[in-house]
Amino acid sequence: MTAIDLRSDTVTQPTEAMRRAMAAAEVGDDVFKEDPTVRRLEEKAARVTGKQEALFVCSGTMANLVCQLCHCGRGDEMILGDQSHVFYYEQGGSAAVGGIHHRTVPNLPDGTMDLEAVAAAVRPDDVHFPRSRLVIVENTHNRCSGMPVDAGYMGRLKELAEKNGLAVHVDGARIFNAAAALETTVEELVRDADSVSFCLSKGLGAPAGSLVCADSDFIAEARRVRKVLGGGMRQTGVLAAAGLVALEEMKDRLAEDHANARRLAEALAKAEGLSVDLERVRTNMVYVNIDPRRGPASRFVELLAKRGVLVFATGAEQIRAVTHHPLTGGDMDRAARAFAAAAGDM
Ligand code: TLP
Repeated sequence: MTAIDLRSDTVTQPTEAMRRAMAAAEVGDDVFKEDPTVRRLEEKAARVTGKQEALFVCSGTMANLVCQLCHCGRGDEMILGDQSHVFYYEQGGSAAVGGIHHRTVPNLPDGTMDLEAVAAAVRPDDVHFPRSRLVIVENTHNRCSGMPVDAGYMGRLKELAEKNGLAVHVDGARIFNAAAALETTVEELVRDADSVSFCLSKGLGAPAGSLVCADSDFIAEARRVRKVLGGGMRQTGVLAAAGLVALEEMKDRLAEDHANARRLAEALAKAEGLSVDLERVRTNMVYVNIDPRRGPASRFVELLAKRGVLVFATGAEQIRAVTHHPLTGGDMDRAARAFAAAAGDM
């Protein structure tokens, strides 16, 4: 039997419709803005996020970096959650590439940051300090159990940001999952953001690519930054074609992934040696705590792999399982049995 791969929703394979669209894509040189398929994708991304324009980039990491480099200059400071992907998993690219200073604020369990803590992190105008320029929100919040962040929070953050001269960027790698979970639109969730990035290559199932969406001046600058980072690709319509299918056909099925995550979590909550906080299973991620008396999470990951289910350890006592296309409820039941057996093997 093939393994059930719950390491990430990045492992999704392009659908048949994507493969057909890729093969048939009309392409051109995108650095000259001559790829009609990329243009269509960018226009669609701008529409769906309610921003003036969009830019197709290689990855979520590149999208976030491009935005940070557009918002901040060398020596400027950005405020972000201590569990955020940008802080945790992107090699400190903003510092390495852009000379941008990080100022972390604790992420609350729901993926937000306390607004008073954000306000307190803003630097006064003083020769000793870097200049605070940007605040970043992640939605859904990966290391906070995939929690969706609602529009109300964004509104309050925007007010604070405006008062303090900060721009707001949303790392919306999984913003379509957030919209599905909150039964709202992506546009609503990013109305109060100056820039948003989202990924086609996670739950939406495309093989590669992310979009940066913002106003026209920002996107013009982002296009320059993308080029200097080596991200000016040429006939990328072959990838954009899959992205268009992702936006047309895959976003409405994300609720299925969420239902599968819940089904898995409910089964795991009953297994000995494992614990899951069911209230925190809101999208397609299930964080599972492994009873440390049985052994480390890394050992559990190995034992589970032997039983045909792949997950990541996200801490010494914790693993993450991510649901995605085309996994089914039946796969969740099979995975849950393997989890219980692996916990028994420890
Ligand atoms: N996240 C990956 C790993 O890097 C951890 C995953 O498997 O979840 N923002 C967020 C919130 C992300 O979760 C990720 C990828 C990115 C940005 C980066 O996207 P890519 O991998 O396209 O550079």
